[in-house]
Amino acid sequence: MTEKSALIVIDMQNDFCPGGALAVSGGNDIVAGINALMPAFDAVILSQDWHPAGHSSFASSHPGAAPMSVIEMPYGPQVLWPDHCIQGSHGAAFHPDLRIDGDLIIRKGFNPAIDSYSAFFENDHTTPTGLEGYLRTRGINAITLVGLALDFCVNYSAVDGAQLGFDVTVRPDLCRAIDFDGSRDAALSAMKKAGVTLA
Ligand code: VGL
Ligand code: ZN
Repeated sequence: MTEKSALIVIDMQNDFCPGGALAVSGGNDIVAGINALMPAFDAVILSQDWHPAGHSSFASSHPGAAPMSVIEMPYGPQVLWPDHCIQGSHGAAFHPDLRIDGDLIIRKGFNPAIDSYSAFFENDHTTPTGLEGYLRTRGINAITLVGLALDFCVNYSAVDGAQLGFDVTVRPDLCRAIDFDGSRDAALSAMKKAGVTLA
């Protein structure tokens, strides 16, 4: 079978870059490299973290809870984040230097009661975002992931993609990690175990 490949650019948004509400160190350093990679793919897809105000993943929605603490949600443990990527805000907008002339923008995290790290499924691991159907109906079987954050949204998207049967590559050089409580190393192991190529 001939490979048809998509570049999936994860959450390259102002809030995940230095100066943003959930800044990932060095997040802005990867924009030029990501732009330069785009022409090599049959399709370019951008994901956009897109939360309503008062989202259940925000510490501010849980009285007394500190940002970066973990609570138990009906779908499992959930890190409580600072308010970030609120729909329509400057923080939710893409980094101003990112090329956004790709084929598809897939938004996630808009359900007030469920977070969505993965670009394929919400954090209940069952509610699809529609990305799988888009890729399959376009005949795309290989995906390369870059962006933010390596240990959360890139990791969950890569593992889900591999479990769905896509040929998944992650470019850690074009990702940056939050690295909270060993999450970067844990994510690299989880991706390897799932059969993701770390190139
Ligand atoms: C992300 C935490 C919360 C990410 C999104 O893009 O990795 N992390 N929302
Ligand atoms: Zn989020």
